[in-house]
Amino acid sequence: MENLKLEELFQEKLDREEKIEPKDWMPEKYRKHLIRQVSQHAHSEVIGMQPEGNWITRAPSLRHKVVLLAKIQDEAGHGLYLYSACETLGISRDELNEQLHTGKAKYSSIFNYPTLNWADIGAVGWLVDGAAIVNQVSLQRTSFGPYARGMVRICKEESFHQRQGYEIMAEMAMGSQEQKEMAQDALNRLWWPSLMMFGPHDADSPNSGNAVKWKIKRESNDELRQKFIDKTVDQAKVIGLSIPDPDLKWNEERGHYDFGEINWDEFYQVINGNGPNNVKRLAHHKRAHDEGEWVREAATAYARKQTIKKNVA
Ligand code: FAQ
Repeated sequence: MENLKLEELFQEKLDREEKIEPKDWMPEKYRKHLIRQVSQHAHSEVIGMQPEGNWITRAPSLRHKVVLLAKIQDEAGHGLYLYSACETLGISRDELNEQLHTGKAKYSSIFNYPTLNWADIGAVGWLVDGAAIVNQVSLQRTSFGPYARGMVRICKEESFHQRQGYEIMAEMAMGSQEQKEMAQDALNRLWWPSLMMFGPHDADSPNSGNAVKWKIKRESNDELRQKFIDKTVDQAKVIGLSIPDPDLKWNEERGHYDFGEINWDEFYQVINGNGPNNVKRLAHHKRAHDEGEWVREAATAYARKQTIKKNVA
């Protein structure tokens, strides 16, 4: 069949809300778009372990340590589901890592900011996982089957992550004056970078046109950002913290909060490699990848041995 006809049938399938599966015909641009997004999502989960891993040994109690450890392990699992979903599109894990290490593939801007103290761990769980859930709930309805199904499980785990972060913030906000100040300071530093996680405004988002047409994106960058703000402002009020935005105001007519402008210069600096911790994050990932070479070799050798045994039997 001609490509044009195949594309028509593909679009009709999407319009009927049917999922696209790895062996189905798909336009090359759809495949590439998904490889870009799903792999960047996977890289974000894995690189996102770094700012939190930094605090495992300094968690203030055994309970906090166990909870943080479990959360970080979940993030590794999310990375693995997503890499697997991505591999069904015909790209290998080695190629994906290569794209990350050479800077061809991005990962979420937020993980280029440092976690300076324990309150930051609370803010990461509350705000970063909170923002991730808003996006990922929407992606449960994305058109590519393996990605949509991966999101269902990931969302369940993310809601535990968001709550563990909010619990830390609530504990600190209701603690001593110094602890409250630390919680407010973490919110002040991480609020705006969290809003940047949703990407540029819709009008400045080059990938959104195709993403919406192909039902990869079910809600736009701006719609999701607004949802996150509306939810989070009230959570901040409950624990007595204030959102660091003088323009934040409930708009009765819109039924949403109005908010100030994001610093887009900062956003583009960070996604282009010039954020506070970009160099450190990538260097750490490369080092861990190199040090894990022997594990990959051993696993491949074991798998080969099992196949030979099976063939001989
Ligand atoms: N950071 O045209 P758009 C988590 C790039 S998971 C870096 O709007 P698109 C869990 C974008 O890639 C967090 N780059 O792009 C966790 C594109 O560049 P490219 C990750 C960004 O794809 C918590 C260019 O700007 N979640 O946190 C960012 O339509 C705690 C133009 O932008 C996902 O990845 C950014 N914030 O929309 C883990 C969700 N924003 O690729 C550990 C899935 C934009 O052409 C600890 N991804 N860019 O070179 C998505 O929903 C979308 O890809 C967006 C961007 C919304 C992120």
